[in-house]
Amino acid sequence: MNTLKLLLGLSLLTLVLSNCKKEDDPDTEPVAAKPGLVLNELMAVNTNTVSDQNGEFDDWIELYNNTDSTINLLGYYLTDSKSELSKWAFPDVQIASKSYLCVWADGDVLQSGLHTNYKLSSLGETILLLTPELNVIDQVKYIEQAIVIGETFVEKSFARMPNGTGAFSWQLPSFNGENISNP
Ligand SMILES: [Ca+2]
Ligand SMILES: [Ca+2]
Ligand SMILES: [Ca+2]
Repeated sequence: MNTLKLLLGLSLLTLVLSNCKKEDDPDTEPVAAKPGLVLNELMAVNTNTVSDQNGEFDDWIELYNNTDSTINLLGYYLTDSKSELSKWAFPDVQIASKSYLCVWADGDVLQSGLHTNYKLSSLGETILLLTPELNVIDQVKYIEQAIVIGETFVEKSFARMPNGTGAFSWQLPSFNGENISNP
């Protein structure tokens, strides 16, 4: 009889505790971050893939806008230095929804179009995209780009797969367009 009372008491206590837990616990379901404006692709070695307005095969960085809105990038920063976050600021330029924007990373700031005041190192570095308030929107770290197939040096870009949302890996260059994977 005493054992039965004890068991009943324990069950009641368990019931009360589990009810409390249900009511007090906040919803802990992880919410997947919605991808917004991202660094989408870069090329740190470009000798014959695509040239800029001056016919120069320079480094480049591609952005992609995953959102449903056009974003004005005026005052946003793009840097290759964690110790100099405001190294290069975007002029008054827009990136439309689900669209691309390429920036030449060639140090040719006087050339027409978008040109940063730094180049990308073929040995690898970290590129950061920041808001005008210097909050990091996205960043990518790449390592030395030296892909040799047989005796031929093959130029690759470091790109998100799938386009706009995936992780970075070495792919076929797709300047100002949807990222394409290696065949
Ligand atoms: Ca150039
Ligand atoms: Ca650099
Ligand atoms: Ca691309």
